[in-house]
Amino acid sequence: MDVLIVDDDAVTRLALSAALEEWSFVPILAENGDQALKKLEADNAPHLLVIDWSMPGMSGPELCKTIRKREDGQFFYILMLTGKEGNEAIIEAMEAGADDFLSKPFDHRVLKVRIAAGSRIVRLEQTLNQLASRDALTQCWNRRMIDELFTNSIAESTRKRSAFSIMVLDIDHFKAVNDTYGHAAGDVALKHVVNILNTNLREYDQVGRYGGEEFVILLPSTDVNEAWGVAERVRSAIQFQPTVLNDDTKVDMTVSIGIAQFNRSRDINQNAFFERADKALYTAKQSGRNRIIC
Ligand code: GH3
Ligand code: MG
Ligand code: MG
Ligand code: MG
Repeated sequence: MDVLIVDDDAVTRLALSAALEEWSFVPILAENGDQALKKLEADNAPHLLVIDWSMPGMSGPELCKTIRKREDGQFFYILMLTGKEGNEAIIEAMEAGADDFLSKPFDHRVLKVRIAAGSRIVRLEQTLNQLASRDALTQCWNRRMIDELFTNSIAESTRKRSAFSIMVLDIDHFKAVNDTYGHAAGDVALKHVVNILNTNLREYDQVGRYGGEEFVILLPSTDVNEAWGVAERVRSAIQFQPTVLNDDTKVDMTVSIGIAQFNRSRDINQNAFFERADKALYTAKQSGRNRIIC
């Protein structure tokens, strides 16, 4: 687990890095509050922080307050490690948002157990996030999360004036897969479809399970022609790569896909945009399945 060390004193940074490495953590270093805030912007930002109090520029408590004001709901565990001591300092640090407080010079064994306590909370928070945002069967985004990402993608496309397309994908006659091979095999087939999606999409495309065997795929910076190309790649990959249950049993499947490109003047809201892709999916089903309609 990564740990962000924020301290203006190079010797302290070095000593803390060495200790954290010894305890199998990965130290990330910042010399002041601004550098720390930049490190927290990264996609895989550290969530366990050891922060000094007195630093040029932003103080430790000010940094805590700034981190707690973030609106993205991310949780950071903050241990304030400071030359200050006594109840007043503890109260001020924890009122500013610190989760724990330790005075310098510190006992290495005490720091070790405090960091261990913090990492337990960070891990718990990661588990909760995972449960709240991922589909338990396929590990793609769940409906709540894909809806949130959908909203963000529309905002981003509006802000950057960039193209944005979506795909709504539904497995054809999936009920027959369950009826023929059993529900457990159906589950394996669903995971297989998500694997195919993940291998055929770009890193910044997002896959969400919208219902039983229906998926929504967000394609940022993609116009409808490019979306068609992606959809065709996915459609044929699913048709020609059956789910292998065992040596003698392969489950053939096809999918129908509706696609739409976001149109700022035509789509009055997210729902209207989604409806266009969903209607296209309906048309794909009506006109024989195993096809793409936009
Ligand atoms: P269509 O081509 O019109 O989409 O037909 P379909 O059979 O795929 O559609 P229908 O909506 O009639 O059936 C969907 C099936 O998906 C029924 C349901 O049992 C199955 N299903 C939904 N969620 C799961 C799941 O988590 N696991 C399994 N194994 N099956 C599921
Ligand atoms: Mg200092
Ligand atoms: Mg279906
Ligand atoms: Mg369906």
